[in-house]
Amino acid sequence: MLNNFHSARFEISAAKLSQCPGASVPEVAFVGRSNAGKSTAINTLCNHRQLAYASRTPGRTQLLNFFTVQHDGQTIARLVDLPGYGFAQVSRDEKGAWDSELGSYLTERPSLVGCVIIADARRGLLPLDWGMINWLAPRRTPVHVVLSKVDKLTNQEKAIVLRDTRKALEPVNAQGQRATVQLWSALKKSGLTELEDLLRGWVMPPESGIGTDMPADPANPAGATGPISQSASASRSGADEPSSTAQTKPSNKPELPSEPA
Ligand SMILES: Nc1nc2c(ncn2[C@@H]2O[C@H](COP(=O)(O)OP(=O)(O)OP(=O)(O)O)[C@@H](O)[C@H]2O)c(=O)[nH]1
Ligand SMILES: [Mg+2]
Repeated sequence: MLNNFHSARFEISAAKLSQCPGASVPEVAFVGRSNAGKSTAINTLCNHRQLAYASRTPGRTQLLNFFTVQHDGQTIARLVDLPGYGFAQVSRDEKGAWDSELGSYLTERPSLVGCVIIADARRGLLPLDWGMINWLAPRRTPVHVVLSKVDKLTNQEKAIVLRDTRKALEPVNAQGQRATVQLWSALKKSGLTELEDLLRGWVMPPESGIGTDMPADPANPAGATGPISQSASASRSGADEPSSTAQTKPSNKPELPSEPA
């Protein structure tokens, strides 16, 4: 089967919500603590070495970086690499401005169909991650927790962190939010099929015919339904045009609040 994620291309870096591309197709945001492995996860998923900037230096990703996923030459989905939280080297004013842009993105982006929360499996979900989960809960944005770097754990440690995290997410699911979890190693490419399947379910639902053997509906290539397809028709005003803007690496870094308001 064709792997649409392998077709991903860098589209644009946005420092503000107003610079984001049109909300025309389902979009998945990758969030998590700085250095957790968000950019690496996107690169691994897309089978690309340096699509998203990954680095040992925490705070490498400092803008909202958009990547398009293609099918038959059309953009059918977007992956968004967000700046990590928990690493602050900026003034209060700058941090405030950034948090506000990120917060606006996460709450106002109509095409956002889910958030992948990358968390280092050696630490599991930490307060800032829970702040994010609890913050997204009222909006019913599905979250998928990816416990990264499990190549550094023993099999027993992996089983424990998976079990404990799943258990910790039970109350969230009981409240009606979809919260799932998996183990992941970009180094070993373990958990890749599970992540691909989950994301396909989010951005290429079966009725789209994309990512399955069914023919796609050419009139609705993204298979988008509900608010997304509405926003698609509302925002087709050229905002989807490819941009030549390079992924930039400014020197300052935002930090999301632990309990975003
Ligand atoms: N061993 C191991 N290292 C990993 C894995 N995933 C990422 N890393 C390493 O972790 C470091 C941080 O990875 P990034 O992908 O840049 O992390 P990030 O979450 O995007 O970081 P920010 O952009 O700072 O928020 C890099 O040195 C990666 O090579 C993994 O699964 N296993
Ligand atoms: Mg990054």
